Amino acid sequence: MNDTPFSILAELSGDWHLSDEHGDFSCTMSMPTDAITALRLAGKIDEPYWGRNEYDLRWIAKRDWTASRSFELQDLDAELVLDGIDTIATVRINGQEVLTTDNAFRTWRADISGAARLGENTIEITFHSATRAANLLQDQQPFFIPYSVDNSPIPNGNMLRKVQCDFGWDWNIALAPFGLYGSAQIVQKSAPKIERLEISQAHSEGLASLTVTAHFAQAIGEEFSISFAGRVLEGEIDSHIISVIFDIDNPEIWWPAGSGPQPLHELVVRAGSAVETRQIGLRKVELITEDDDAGMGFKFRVNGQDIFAKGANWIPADALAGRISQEAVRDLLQSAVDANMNMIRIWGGGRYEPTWFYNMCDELGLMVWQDFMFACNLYPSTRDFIANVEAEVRENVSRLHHHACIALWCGDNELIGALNWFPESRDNRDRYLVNYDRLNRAIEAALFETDPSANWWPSSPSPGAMNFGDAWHDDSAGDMHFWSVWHEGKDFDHYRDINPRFCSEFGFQSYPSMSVIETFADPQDWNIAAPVLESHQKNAGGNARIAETMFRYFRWPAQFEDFVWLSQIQQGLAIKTAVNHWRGLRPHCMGTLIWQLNDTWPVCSWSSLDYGGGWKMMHHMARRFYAPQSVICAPTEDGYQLKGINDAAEPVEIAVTAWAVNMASQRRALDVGQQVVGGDSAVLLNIAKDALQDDEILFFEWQVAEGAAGQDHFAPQAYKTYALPDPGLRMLQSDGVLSITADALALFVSVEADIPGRFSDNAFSVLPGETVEITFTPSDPEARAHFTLRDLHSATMS
Ligand code: BMA
Repeated sequence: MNDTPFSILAELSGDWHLSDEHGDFSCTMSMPTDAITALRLAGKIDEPYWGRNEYDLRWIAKRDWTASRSFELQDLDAELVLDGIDTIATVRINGQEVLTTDNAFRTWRADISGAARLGENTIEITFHSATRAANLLQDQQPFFIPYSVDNSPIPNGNMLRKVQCDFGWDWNIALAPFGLYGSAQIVQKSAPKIERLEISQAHSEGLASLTVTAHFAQAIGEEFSISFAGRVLEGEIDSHIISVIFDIDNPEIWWPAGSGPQPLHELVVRAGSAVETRQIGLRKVELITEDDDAGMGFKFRVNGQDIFAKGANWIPADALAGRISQEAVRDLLQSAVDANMNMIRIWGGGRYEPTWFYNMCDELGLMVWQDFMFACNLYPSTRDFIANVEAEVRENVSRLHHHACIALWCGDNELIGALNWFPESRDNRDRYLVNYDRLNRAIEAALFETDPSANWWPSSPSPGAMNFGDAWHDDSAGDMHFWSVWHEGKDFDHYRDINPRFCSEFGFQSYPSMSVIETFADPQDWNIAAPVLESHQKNAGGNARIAETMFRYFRWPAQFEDFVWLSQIQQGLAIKTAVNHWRGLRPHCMGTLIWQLNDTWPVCSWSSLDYGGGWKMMHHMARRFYAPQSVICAPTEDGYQLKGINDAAEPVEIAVTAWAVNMASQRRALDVGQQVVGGDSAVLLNIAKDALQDDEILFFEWQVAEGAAGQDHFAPQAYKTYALPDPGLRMLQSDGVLSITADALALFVSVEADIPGRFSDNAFSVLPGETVEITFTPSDPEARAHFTLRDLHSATMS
C-alpha cells in the first residue's frame, strides 16, 4: 500500500549509479527500471532485442550488481519502503545492512533509524545474480524441484519469486533481468498509517452495500473519515480496525465491456495525515460451476446475467520492465476492448500487474482472470517458501481485491499437468502431488483470509476442485487449455471435435509483422531458416509448424513478406474456427480466452497484437469473430449450418442471405433465413452440401435488426484447391478513407502501412462490383503513410 505524500521523508526514484561486481561496467540507472535497460540506455551494451544479441547478453544476470545513490534526511524517524525489487537483494544504508529481499512480488520495508543520519546518506542495493541464487536454492531443496526445460533456457527459475518468464519461455527472451520497478521512498516511521482496506460488496434488488474495513496502525486518537459516493462518515480512531457500511439505493452498476457502462465511485479513507483512495465499480461477479448432464459447467455471472467471456491471455507488457509504459499498456488493453473482448487472463508466468493496470481494466470494462504467479514448473513447499508465498498472496489480494474488474483468482497455470511432465514427478507422483497441494492450499487459505468473498479456481486448466485429471483433452468440466491443433499438429477442423465448457487457452502462432521484423533483422536475414529469425522463434519446431500448416491449406507464398502475412491469416483462421464453434455451443461453452494477446519483445508467437501494439491480421479477424452478434458457418455431415449468435441480454432478430461465388466470380443466390436469437445460438439457415459446386465458396451476409451488419465466407475445401482469379485490386485515397475495389473475387484483402497506426478493418473479402471502405489513423497525426495491398491471390498465386 502506498504511503501518503505527507509522510515521505525522501523520494528515491530518479538517478542511481549502477556497477557490476568486477567493476567492469558502470552507468546511470534511472529508477524505477531494470539494469539491462539502464545499460542499454547508457550505450554499454547492444540492443538486446536485435538479431541474436540475447545470447551475448546472458552474462549480465550471472553477476552481482550494485545500485547506489545519496539522499538527504532531516528526520531519523525513518522507514525505507521498496516496491517491486527484483529479486534477491541486500540493501545497505551508509554501509550498514538494513534489509534483504527475496520476492519481487512484495513490498519491502525496513526500519532505518539506526543506520541513517541527519543530512547526507547513501543507499546501496546489491542485486545478487538471479541465476546463481536460483541454482543455490535448488541445491538446498530437500528433493529436486523440476522446472520446464523447454520454457527455461536459464535453469531453476522456479526457485525464485520472480517473473517466471524472465528465465525464458516458448515466446520470451531469456535475460533474467533485475532492478526496482515500483516506488522507492523513505517515509516517517511513526506517521499514522492505513495498513490495509478490506472492501466487499453485497447486492440485492435496487440496493448495493459497500462494506469498508480499515486497518490502521499508529493512528489511535487520530481523526478519520471514510467517504463514498457523496457520503462521509467520520470520527476519532479508537481501535485498529474500523468497519463501515454504505448502502446505495438504485446504484449505478458496473458492467463488463459490451454489456453496459463502467461507472466508478470514489472511496476516500483518511486517518490523520494518511489518505487512501480507491475507484469502486459496484457489481456482483459470480463464478458458476454447476454439475449438469455434460459434466460441470464454468461461467461468469455478472449482476445476475450470464456473460460469455471473450478475450485473451495477458503476458508481461515487455520482457524488460524498464521499457513498460502506462501509455503502451493502455493501448494494448484498449485494443482488446476494440476487438470486442471483455476479459483478459493475467497468466501465472508473468507478474501481478501494477495498480494502474487494474484501474485501466476497471475503466475499460475488461474483466480480469488473475492467476497467482506460478506456471508450468513444480515449486517448493518448504516452510520458508510457503511463508513467502503467503505474504505475497495477502499483499496482492489486499491491493487488488476491490477492483470491479477482478473476476477470478486462480491458483496457477498448468501445475497439475506439469506433475506429468518430469521423470521425478512421474516416478513419485504421491510426493509431488502432496507437495503441490501444500502450496495450492496455502494460496487458497491466504486468499480467503484476505478476501473472504473472492472467486477461487485452484488451477488453470482444472476440471474442478480436487480433480487432478487431464484438462487438456477432457472437455466435460471446468476450464480447458486446448493445444492439440498447435502443439500436436492436428488440423483446424479438430477444433470442432471439442466442446469445452470454457477454453482459457488455445492458440496458433504467426510471424510478427514486417514492421516489427525490421526492428531485429537486416533484409539479408529475412528468411525463416536464417539463424536470426530462428532465434526469434522460441517454440521448438514452431517455424516448421507454421510452414507445414501453410502446405496443408495454401499454395506456397511468393515472397518472404507474403509468408509473414499468410502466417497471420492462417493464425486468424485457426482461432476463428475454434471461437466460432465454441461460441455456437452457448450455453454449454461460456468463454474463450485466446492464447495470447500481446508480446514481450519482437518474436514469432501466438499473439494477436505485435510487439509495440500493432494489430496482426488475427486481431482484425478477432474484432469480427467476437462481435456481439455474429453469424457462423458450422459444417455438418450433409451441409452447412448458418447459426446466429447473440451476446446481448435481450433476444435480437438476425436475417441472413447466402450465396455461392465461383472462380469466375459469378455469384449465385442460395437462400435466406431469419430468426430471433436469444442467449443460445439459433440455426438461421441450412445449406445442403450439394448446393455448392466444387469451385464455389459459400458467402453469407447478415443484418441484425436495429443493429450491425456483417459478412463472411466459408471455403469447403483448402484454399490451395481454388484457382483464384487475379482480382486486379485498386485502392483510392480520399479524405483519409481508403476505397478498395476488385474486378474479381479477392480474399483476405489487407492493407499494410509503413508507419504505425490503426486500420479500421483488414483481411476482408472484396467481391467484384463492391467497394470496401476503410480508414487508417496514423499514431503520429502528421505522418503520411505509404500503403501495400495484399490478398490471397497476390501472396500465393502471382
Ligand atoms: C500455454 C501457456 C504457456 C505457453 C503456451 C504456448 O500452455 O500456459 O506456458 O507459452 O502454452 O506453448
